[in-house]
Amino acid sequence: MREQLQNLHDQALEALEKANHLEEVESIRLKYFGKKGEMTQILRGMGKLSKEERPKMGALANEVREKLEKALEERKALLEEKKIDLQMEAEDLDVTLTKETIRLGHRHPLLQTMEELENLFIEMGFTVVDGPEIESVENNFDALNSPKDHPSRDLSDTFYIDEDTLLRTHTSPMQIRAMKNLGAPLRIVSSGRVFRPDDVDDTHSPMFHQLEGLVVDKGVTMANLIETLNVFIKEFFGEEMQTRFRPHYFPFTEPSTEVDVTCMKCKGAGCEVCNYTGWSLELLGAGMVHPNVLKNCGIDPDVYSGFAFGLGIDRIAMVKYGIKDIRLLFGNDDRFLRQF
Ligand code: 2NM
Repeated sequence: MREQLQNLHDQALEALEKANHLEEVESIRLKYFGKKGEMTQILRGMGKLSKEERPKMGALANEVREKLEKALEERKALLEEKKIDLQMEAEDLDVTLTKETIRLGHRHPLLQTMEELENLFIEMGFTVVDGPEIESVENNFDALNSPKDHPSRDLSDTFYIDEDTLLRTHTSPMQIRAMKNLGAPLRIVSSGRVFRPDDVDDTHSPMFHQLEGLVVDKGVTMANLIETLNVFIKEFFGEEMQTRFRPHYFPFTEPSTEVDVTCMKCKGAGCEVCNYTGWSLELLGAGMVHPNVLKNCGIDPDVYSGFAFGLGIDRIAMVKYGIKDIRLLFGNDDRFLRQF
């Protein structure tokens, strides 16, 4: 019987150690302590032992019983704890987590500027026209009265596709198309990408953006040009902004002018941004459309006159938003773009 108790003790403990579920612990308990359990049987068999043996065996049986009962309890407690842990893990809900919000995209700062400019001119009665980025040399240069030996026509200063075809170097070919196709009178703006093989630096890019305006009608004068640009500058940059017109040369306008605007940073007082002049230089170019250009587009310069102006959208956006490097506008870095 001693041996039997020892085996029972060892087997029971081994089985308990392997038990990983509460159900297994319970079936082990039943196997030894149930009505017909092995331990129950042994305890019952005590009566058949001799008087001398009974106390010894009784003591041993009690010892084994107590050990097993304790082991059963411990295993049960351990598995119950594990079950709760698993349950907590499964039902894990972190109330401190914030819901992932979807950040909506928005238009590129350049496109925003372009549309803002266009909308201003639409309010002033202009119509927006569009045209291709791949243009004819005729629309890009010849019709614009650009002399055949003008440096901008050089093979190294323009992206040519073939002798007669190029990537437009300005948005003026759209004005040429409008004059040819629609005739006078005309009040239009057009904007888009233009291309020049410039080396990249903080103010130059081989692809940049322009907006140009054109008014052709009977009796249009330089006064109309100056007033139109003054109204535009005040609307776009603020009522306190002044303009300064300096003589310049463009082949397609005569007379021609460059337009400076009060420095946005110091409002004219003078600062490091404007080299202490108080002016942002060359924000616009403009002039009275050259009679040859009108003629080239089938408009009689003795009947009609016109003014035109052009501006760099990239430059305007940089001045407006205080962007120092044009490359940021084309890098598509979300950390930059999301600020606008
Ligand atoms: C500028 C400056 C001055 C211009 C001229 C024409 C056209 F087609 F009517 F002749 N369009 N744009 C023009 C005139 C553009 O950009 C700085």
